[in-house]
Amino acid sequence: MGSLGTVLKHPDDIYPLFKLKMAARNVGKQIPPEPHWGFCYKMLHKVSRSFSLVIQQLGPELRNAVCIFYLVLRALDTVEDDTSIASDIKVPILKNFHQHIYDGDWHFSCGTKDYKVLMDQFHLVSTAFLELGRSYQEAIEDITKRMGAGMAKFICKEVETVDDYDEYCHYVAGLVGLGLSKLFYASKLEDLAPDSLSNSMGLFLQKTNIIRDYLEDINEIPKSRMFWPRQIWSKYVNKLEDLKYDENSIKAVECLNDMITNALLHVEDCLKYMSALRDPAVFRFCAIPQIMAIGTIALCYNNIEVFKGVVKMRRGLTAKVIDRTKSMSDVYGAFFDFSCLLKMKVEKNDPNATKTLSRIEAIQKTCRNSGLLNKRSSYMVESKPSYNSVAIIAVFILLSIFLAFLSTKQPIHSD
Ligand code: D61
Ligand code: MG
Repeated sequence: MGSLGTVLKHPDDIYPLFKLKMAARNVGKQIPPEPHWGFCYKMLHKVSRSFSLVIQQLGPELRNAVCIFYLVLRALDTVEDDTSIASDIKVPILKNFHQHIYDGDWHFSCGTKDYKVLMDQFHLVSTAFLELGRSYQEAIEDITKRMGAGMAKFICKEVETVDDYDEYCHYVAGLVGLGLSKLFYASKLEDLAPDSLSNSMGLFLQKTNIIRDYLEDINEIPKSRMFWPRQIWSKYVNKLEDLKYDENSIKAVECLNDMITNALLHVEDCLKYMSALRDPAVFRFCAIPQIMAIGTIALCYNNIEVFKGVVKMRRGLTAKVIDRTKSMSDVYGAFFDFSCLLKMKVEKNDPNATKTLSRIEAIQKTCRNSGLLNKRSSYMVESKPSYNSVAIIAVFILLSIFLAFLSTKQPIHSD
């Protein structure tokens, strides 16, 4: 949670943060009674706080399918990400993973912490998978098969060109988009989206992660993971790891901005995909991660901190996004605001400035042309509080006391 100083600087974060805390509490209370489903939802919450929250607000049938889809792919990704497994062991596991989900006896121990628990207890995920409707199972199986094969291909292959980069991101995230679109269609809540738009939804999220996680991936033990394409970084440095050294900070930031300019290519497809959704819960499920991604992109642009640590959106800002994302006008509003922030950060002497600015302009034009950019609260321009800071501090203290009171969880009646 943000420090007192952060919260005082952004007093309008307090209410959304409070609401988010309450929502998270409710999720915790609604764990299903059957042990395998209970395990799946507890695991989902542990391995992905952010996706867990948006998955939980879906209707029951689709929620179960998406929860299992998430856990199956997270398990597959745990195998891919475990750099201590030798390639000759890893490749067949990745390729056959889609068969293992039907086998309640199959298990492969790898990963650490919560991921290890997920792998060790994978039979509980299989049990839940076997209870899903056939059309959900087929979609999950198909995507797991294609993702496993794609991951296997990249175990022995580096991300050299921008095409390789798009191909890798297609396997690990674009396919999630395709699979989710199939699950929405199977639930009869949505029409089937075109594959290319579903793919872009995943690519934008994955590229944002790859950009933000540069340092974490390069410092991976025992072997660093490299997802930034050589075709881009080789314009700035001789080795990808050189970007993290202080003496290369100018080149590093130029390279980062180049990567961000590439990711911006997917935004218009994402807006198109989201504008076709009809079900409010499916809409929020899709839109919240996308707004977080454009927010993260705006934060990372021209920011040397990406090479020094973790750059993340303020928790209060995340809470605000979750609280305020209800319709397409909120999405256009957020994309417009974050692209304004991005535009302000572009420096004329950046080698890709013209390209970056023209992509930002195109995004802003789409937002304006929607005709939905109306009166809405902005994420970027901090609303000047009309009340004085004494009142803010008083409210904050009262809320803290209230939260402290709630979190003691003392039963009033002990019967
Ligand atoms: C709408 C809503 C959510 C969407 C979407 C459309 C389209 C695609 C995605 C979510 C997937 C976005 C993935 C972005 C985060 N990247 C990762 O988690 C990387 O792993 C990729 C392979 C496993 C994918 C598992 C997944 C993720 C999100 C889901 C989902 C399945 C199922 C349903 C809903 C969301 C990354 O993981 C490391 C880490 O961050 O822990 C990596 O290894 O690169
Ligand atoms: Mg991975």
